[in-house]
Parts: sequence; structure tokens; C-alpha cells
Amino acid sequence: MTISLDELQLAARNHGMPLELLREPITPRGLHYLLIHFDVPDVDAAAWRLELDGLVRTPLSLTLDELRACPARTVPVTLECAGNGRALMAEYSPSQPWLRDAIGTAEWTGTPLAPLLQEAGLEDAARELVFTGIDRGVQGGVEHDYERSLPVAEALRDEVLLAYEMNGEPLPPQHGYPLRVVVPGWYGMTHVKWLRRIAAIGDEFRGWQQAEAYKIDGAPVTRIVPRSLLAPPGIPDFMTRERFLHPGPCELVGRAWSGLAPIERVEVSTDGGSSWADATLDEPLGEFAWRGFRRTWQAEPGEHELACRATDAAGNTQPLDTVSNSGGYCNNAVQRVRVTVADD
Ligand SMILES: Nc1nc2c(c(=O)[nH]1)N[C@H]1C(S)=C(S)[C@@H](COP(=O)(O)O)O[C@H]1N2
Ligand SMILES: [Mo]
Repeated sequence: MTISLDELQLAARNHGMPLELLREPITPRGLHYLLIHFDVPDVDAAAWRLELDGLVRTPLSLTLDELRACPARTVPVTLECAGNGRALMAEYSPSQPWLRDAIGTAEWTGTPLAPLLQEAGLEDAARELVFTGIDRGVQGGVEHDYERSLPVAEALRDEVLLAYEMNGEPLPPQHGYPLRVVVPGWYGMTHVKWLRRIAAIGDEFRGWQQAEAYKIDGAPVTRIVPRSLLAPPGIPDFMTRERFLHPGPCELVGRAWSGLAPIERVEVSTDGGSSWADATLDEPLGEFAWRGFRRTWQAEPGEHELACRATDAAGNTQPLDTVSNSGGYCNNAVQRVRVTVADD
């Protein structure tokens, strides 16, 4: 596969998290990955309102100050783009060409959505909630607002948050100022940024980002499948990012996450996946955040291929090899890191 200039343009606008930041439990603002389909919208914060309407008994129209006055909660949540790993697939339709770095974990502060939905009073006919962003563009030849829906039962989950802060400061423009929805456990596309409206509807939402995108063989992409990544050890080569280190004990550290169930096990291989050994898991950071892991490796001179593999409490794990799908979604094949240990 070669990358086109259009894909390069997307890749330059939408950056990943440098993998060395896997050493930090919380990703600093500016180093969290970024995905913006259209333009960062020009937001008039004074005029901005969140409208909550559709099939509700009492439509709400809330200012940012009113939302800030609601009960607040701060939670660390790992976000991953559903297209993470797309560029490693043998075949996919051109899109943001992610390698493995479309990830990040921030502390999101906001107010839980469920009490606001209760205040508005969902009608019995309400089936889904549609989240609409301020941003608008053309994708697949269709002009639309960025919009995604959630079934009512998912939107009512305790952990779903209307977030106005990231790592203790107002959302930066690129991450959705003034408000975004955070749906812990779900892939990034669900976490609508620059949120302006939440509408309860009585049928299945058919907007472009819902009906046309984010499907694997017709099945919708929803929760994050397990993945683990190593913070690459040693020092990198500028072009290839292959690693160089000295012989001796080397602590391999990384993070693992799954939106399906808590991470239960992480294995590490230092011989390209021929043999695996259990890593030690750090204390959990939160129910919806990645979990640190570590294992000391006695690095001996020569060439090695490191790998790691996570398994969650529901028994979901990572495949050894990439399986392609046309949208380029959910590639959670194990990461491989090539290292050269010097002959000291
Ligand atoms: N309004 C709006 N929300 C959006 C998007 C967008 O383009 N517009 N991109 C989605 C996708 S595909 C991802 S992966 C996440 C990325 O969130 P981040 O940029 O804060 O990391 O935002 C989601 N929310
Ligand atoms: Mo995404």
C-alpha cells in the first residue's frame, strides 16, 4: 500500500499519541491523539447552548454555566479511534492512515447525562439519542453535521458524561470545546465533540456516520476490543523508529485496555511471539482507563522482536496477525517492536 497525499493531509491534521507517552498514566493535553473529520468549528461560547429535545416531555436548553452547576464527576477514560491500526491492514479504503497511536487517556470532568435525561423526561417511544456536533462537512459525497446515536439504555449508563474539562482545564478547541459526550468503553467516534444537541428519536438513526461508516460487514462497531502497547524501550532510529539498547536488565512497560471487560492478563514476548510470559499488572487507574503492566527483560546482544498481548475478564484477547476489513476498523493485532541490543 502507498499513502496518498490526501491521506498524508489527514495524517498531518490528526496526530497520534507518541508511544513513549505510554509511560504516563494520564496523557498530557496536546499529546492525546486527535481525530477531526471536518474543521475545528468557530464556537461562539456566549451564544452556545446544549439543546436536549425530541421525544422528551420537557425540552432543556442549557448554558455552559448551568451545566457546570450540575453535579460534577472526574474520570480517567481511555479513548481509541476505531480506525487505529488501519494502515497496517493489507487492504482498506483510504481514510486516516493510523498506525498504532490513535490512543490517549485523559481525566474528563463533566456532569452525568442520565439525570439530565430524567429531568427532560424521555417519552416511552424514545429509542435512541442522537448527539449532534457543531461541525459540518462532506463525507462519502453526503453533506452532514457530525452526528452519532446511542440506544437509550447505553445513553442512560452511569458512566456517560457530558464533559467540559480535560485534565482539569476547559476542553481545548481540538477536543470539543465547549462540550463533548464521553461514552467510556466505546470507540472514539461515539464521543461527539462540540456537542450542540441531544435529540431523543423513536426509530433507528440513519445519519451518515452511523449508517454508512463504522461497520464491519454490516455490523456496527461499538466497544473497544482489547489491545496492549509497549512503550518502546531504548532509543529510536529517526526514520524506522527501530530501537537500540544496551545489554542487561530492561524494564518493559506498557498499557492495556478493553471496552468489553476489565483487563485480566497481559503477556510479553521477547522472541517475536514464540514464547510468552506474564507481565505484572499495575493497580487499576479506573474502570474505563488502561492498565499499566511491566516485566523485566534480560536483554542480550542481538536482534529481538518484542510483543505484548492482553486478555480481558470476558476472555477476549488479541490476534497475532492483522485481519483486514474494508473500513479499516478494530485492528487489535499484537504490536511488534524490533530492537537491537548492542554488543557492549
Ligand atoms: N463533532 C465531532 N465529534 C467527533 C469527531 C468529529 O470529527 N466531530 N470525531 C470522532 C472520532 S472518529 C474520534 S476517534 C474522536 C477523537 O477524539 P479526540 O480528537 O478528542 O481524541 O472524536 C469523535 N468525535
Ligand atoms: Mo475515530
